[in-house]
Amino acid sequence: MKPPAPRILLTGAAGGVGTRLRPLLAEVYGPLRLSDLTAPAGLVDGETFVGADLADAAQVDAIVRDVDAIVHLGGHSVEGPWETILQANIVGTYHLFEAARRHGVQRVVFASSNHVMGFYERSRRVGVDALPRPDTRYGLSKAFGESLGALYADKHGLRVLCIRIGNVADAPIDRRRLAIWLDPRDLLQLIRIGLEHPELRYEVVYGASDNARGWWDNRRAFELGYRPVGRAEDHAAAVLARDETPDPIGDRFQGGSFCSQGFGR
Ligand code: 15L
Repeated sequence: MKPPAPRILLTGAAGGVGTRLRPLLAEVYGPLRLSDLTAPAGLVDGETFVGADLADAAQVDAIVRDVDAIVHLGGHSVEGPWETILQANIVGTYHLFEAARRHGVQRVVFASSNHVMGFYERSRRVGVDALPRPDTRYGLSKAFGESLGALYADKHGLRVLCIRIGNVADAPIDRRRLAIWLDPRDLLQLIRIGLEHPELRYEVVYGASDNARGWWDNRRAFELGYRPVGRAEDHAAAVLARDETPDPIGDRFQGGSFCSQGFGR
């Protein structure tokens, strides 16, 4: 007999990635609990929305109750003022893992970001053993979330997958994204590894499709069974035909414009 589908909480459900992911996740896992600051548009049958501010421990506790697994996309998804990043991404992610531990949640898939590694030059191929080189307070908060995941996996037995997401879109939107594009179907594949892989304890993988111009050594994802279907190169001619404004700092580093913002070196 097939085991029952896990009860899943999706945070950040109203955001761009969450909106793309909802129908894909529902197809595999059935009913979903969704959370965000405000309700996403167009809730469908099987979706239940429970609003929460991640900075509020009691609200986070309430959304985590009675789920088996969490896909944590919630928080501030670009660079922002310190106080915003601190509350949404650092305090908020701590509240989430703490609530997961208290409620016996088995698995957390944490949406990390390529911006943990943004200050590596584009000439460098980086794996998951390289030191973090965050390009923003946002990237730094994602590095914190990855370490928090390791602590809760090693100390409390949660199974945690951190996905350093590149850029989720239907197709790569510019030259940099030819290297870091993540087809939503490939994001679903990685999330399924996080939610189902029997040997997973704690892993970090890159969220990138089959991108010939990519910078990341994603062998761990492949070992875990990842077989991306999106091919950035299929879109290369269209992307390369477009004019782009040069950015002398951003074009040098993997994090692109996140590196040039406020660059003072
Ligand atoms: C991210 O981490 C952001 O959440 C997303 O909005 C994009 O900017 C992406 O990185 C990127 O690097 O393109």
